[in-house]
Amino acid sequence: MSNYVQNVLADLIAKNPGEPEFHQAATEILESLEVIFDKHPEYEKAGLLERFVEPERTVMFRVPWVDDNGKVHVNKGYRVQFNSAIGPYKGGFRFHPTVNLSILKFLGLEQILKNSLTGLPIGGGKGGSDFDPSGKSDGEIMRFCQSFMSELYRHIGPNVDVPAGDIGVGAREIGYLFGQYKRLRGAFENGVLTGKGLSYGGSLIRPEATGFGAVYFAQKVLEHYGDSIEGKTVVISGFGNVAWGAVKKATELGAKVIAISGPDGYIYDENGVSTDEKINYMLEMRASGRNRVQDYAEKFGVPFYAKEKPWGLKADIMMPCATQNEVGMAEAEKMVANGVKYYIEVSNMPTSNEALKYIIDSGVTVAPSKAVNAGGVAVSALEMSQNSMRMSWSSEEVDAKLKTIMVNIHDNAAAAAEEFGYGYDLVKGANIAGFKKVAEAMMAQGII
Ligand code: 2IT
Repeated sequence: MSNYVQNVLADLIAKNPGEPEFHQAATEILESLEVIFDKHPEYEKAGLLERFVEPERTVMFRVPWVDDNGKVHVNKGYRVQFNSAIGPYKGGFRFHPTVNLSILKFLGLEQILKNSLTGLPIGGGKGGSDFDPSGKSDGEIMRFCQSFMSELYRHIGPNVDVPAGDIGVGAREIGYLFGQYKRLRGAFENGVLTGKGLSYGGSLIRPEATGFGAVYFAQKVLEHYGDSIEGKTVVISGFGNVAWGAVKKATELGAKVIAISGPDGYIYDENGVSTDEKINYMLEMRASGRNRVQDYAEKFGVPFYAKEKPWGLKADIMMPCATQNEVGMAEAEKMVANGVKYYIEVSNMPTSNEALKYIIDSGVTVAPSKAVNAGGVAVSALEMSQNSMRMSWSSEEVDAKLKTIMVNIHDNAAAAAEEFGYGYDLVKGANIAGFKKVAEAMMAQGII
């Protein structure tokens, strides 16, 4: 790495102790950006990279709430407003016991580049809480969301910061959050949140967008090799909203998804998670709040492997759709040994840096999550547009725009890698293409 990039990274690691996920994401991204700084010495003079890796603002607050038995709980709430060079901060809320600053800063940093890749005017942010929604009643979820928004409402707005969902935050949570925001603001500003229900300004295709977009992206990757997704076997991890959309679209295009997983293990379905009944059951399992995939095995009479991950299976395409760091060296070695052809990351940073290098060096084609999963936030930006125009597009219109956006992301990432002599390297290309626009905007706006 160039001295400048290396020094900024070393500084970041020294000045942000105890944040391994943030270090991991920053290392992967900064290594790819070296070539840009070699070409633009004026960026170093402007301290561009030091500014880029430091969030513009971080809000941390207490979230007190009362459970159904009258017991008081206190969780931590956060919003990292990372970068607003190209638009208002945009990114999801995650409600999960593992949430901390390291996780939110890695997600926020990824989000800046992802949002830039969509081509739409959205900056990068991320937020959430260490609240664990599993097993909570509807009333508990509502009271938690109301308390969370009672602090956060003063920091967000349709032109300021537009949160959405992520792990543990779906349409129900967004509804409660919006209700409280509206009440406190005294105004119907539905452009403040995306992923809303259709009855109050949500966009058609938003629930499907991340999974659909990921499969559209995979299609482009396969096309690059004159290959097609039809007839391919696919292993997917997770069984939430993103996995559901990916299963639905992959199946529609003639692929067979042979596994899905949960925190409890994975299920193997040799006939494919392929009927409407099976695909819809994923939504039912998620809505139950039980957070277990074993229910699928019991309902459809297929094998369940407790406490195991599905990466040892033989398949053409692997698509991690669950969470960060699902795939380390042990899992990567199994995949490569089984002859996987395409490794399409979907969840944010699903792969350790070491495993990612190993998979690439083994000759597997890799597509990085910040490009692959950008369809979700892209349709969120389309939701913002519809809200500001006070109108709505049809499913067909949104889906067509999503497809075009995914094709453009693929082509721009591929072209950026080509431009810097990396060949068809989508991992480097996505970082470079995403960063370029943010860098130009930051340079234009002065030292802020
Ligand atoms: O990781 C992501 O891009 C999201 N959770 C969606 C963010 C959004 O604003 O729709």
